[in-house]
Amino acid sequence: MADYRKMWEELGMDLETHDQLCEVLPQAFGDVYLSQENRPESMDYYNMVVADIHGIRPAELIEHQKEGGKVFGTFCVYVPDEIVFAADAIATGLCGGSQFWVPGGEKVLPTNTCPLIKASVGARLDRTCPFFRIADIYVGETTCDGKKKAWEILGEDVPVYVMNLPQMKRAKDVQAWAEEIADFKDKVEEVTGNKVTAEKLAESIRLINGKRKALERLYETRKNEKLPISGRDALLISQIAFYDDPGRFTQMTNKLCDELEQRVKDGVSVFEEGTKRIMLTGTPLAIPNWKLHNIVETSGGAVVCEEMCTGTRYFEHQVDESGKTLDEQIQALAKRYMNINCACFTPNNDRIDDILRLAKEYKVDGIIDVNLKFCNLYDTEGYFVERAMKEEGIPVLGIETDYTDSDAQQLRTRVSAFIEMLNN
Ligand code: BJ8
Repeated sequence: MADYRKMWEELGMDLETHDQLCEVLPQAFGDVYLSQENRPESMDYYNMVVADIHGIRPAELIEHQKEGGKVFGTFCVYVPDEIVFAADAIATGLCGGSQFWVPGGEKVLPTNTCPLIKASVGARLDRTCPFFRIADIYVGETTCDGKKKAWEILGEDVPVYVMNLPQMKRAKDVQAWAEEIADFKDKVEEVTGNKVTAEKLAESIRLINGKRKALERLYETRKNEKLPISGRDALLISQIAFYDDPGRFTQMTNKLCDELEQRVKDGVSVFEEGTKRIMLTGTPLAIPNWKLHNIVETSGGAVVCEEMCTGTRYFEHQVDESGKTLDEQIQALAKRYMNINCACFTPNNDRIDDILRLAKEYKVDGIIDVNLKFCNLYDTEGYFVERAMKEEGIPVLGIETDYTDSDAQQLRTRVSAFIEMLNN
């Protein structure tokens, strides 16, 4: 591994505390990932990305900044990356998925805030993540209450621009989102000093659509009876999609898909025949949150799909590429992004329809509805999710968890009992 200490130092990071994180991550990755048998060879790329997670990509982003480029940090799948890339800037996901950062967030946030928010704030304020140091500006959104207040706190330390996401999906809301995207374009132009032209935007729409298509192709392979890839590996790829270079990510993911499709033809499976197929729905699993996938797949189940923002909500639906003017393209972006079904919308019946559709497409035996502790939105919506699944006769297990390992044993017992029940 290259030595990135100088780079981290120049970023003003707390090196001593960061060292502790660098010590635990390889162990966790080894336990969850490298212990798997018969992994696709093309996973080597993603292994490499994680092994140098605070090195390779941060160094690329800094290089980009040295050439005068800007980096935008984002926290939600509603923020259109296309606009950022069209201005020759880079968008990178910043959501924190490790307990390591949570205490830092708790210094300024109520304890009963969801761990994703606490970890994200902690990673910035404790200066222990290079991505949070590098971003020139953070882009927040008005999704949940915890995030809305977190932007104000983060705004005291780093420039934050907040997009006002409507919470209903009437025609006037889609129009309001289009206007918000147009304002975001103006902001991006102001920060970068570059113009977003229709030509540039068409190019970045194709770029991000390409990434979505590659992920769609990956997920398609998971619909097969014989699973060519584990849920853990698929999750890792979804997580890396948020911050890797989009062009390279698409290329590497398509290469992996070639291998997976060959595996499907050859009848190769990474699970034993009859392994129960589980779909996870709910709150996102930001990197390096691999806890639940690991528990399911070491308790006799296989995760075949994630109806999550680190999953289908990230890549389903393409942006219409036929728009010729900026106005048409922004309308197309607004339409595509408003097709995402997050629990911050009311009503959000389309999400229930999505879950039912995905359950059929991926031939799932059971669903685990996952809620990050203190996320009221998904917790409350769980009522409708679980009721709809019961009505359809799909076994469902509701779980609430955080980033700690303190409930791992208890979760394992519950998940094992659920899979056992599916087996009978
Ligand atoms: S589109 S799920 S990425 S808001 S931070 S809502 S877990 S209390 S992350 Fe999200 Fe966008 Fe929706 Fe997806 Fe709950 Fe936590 Fe809020 Fe969260």
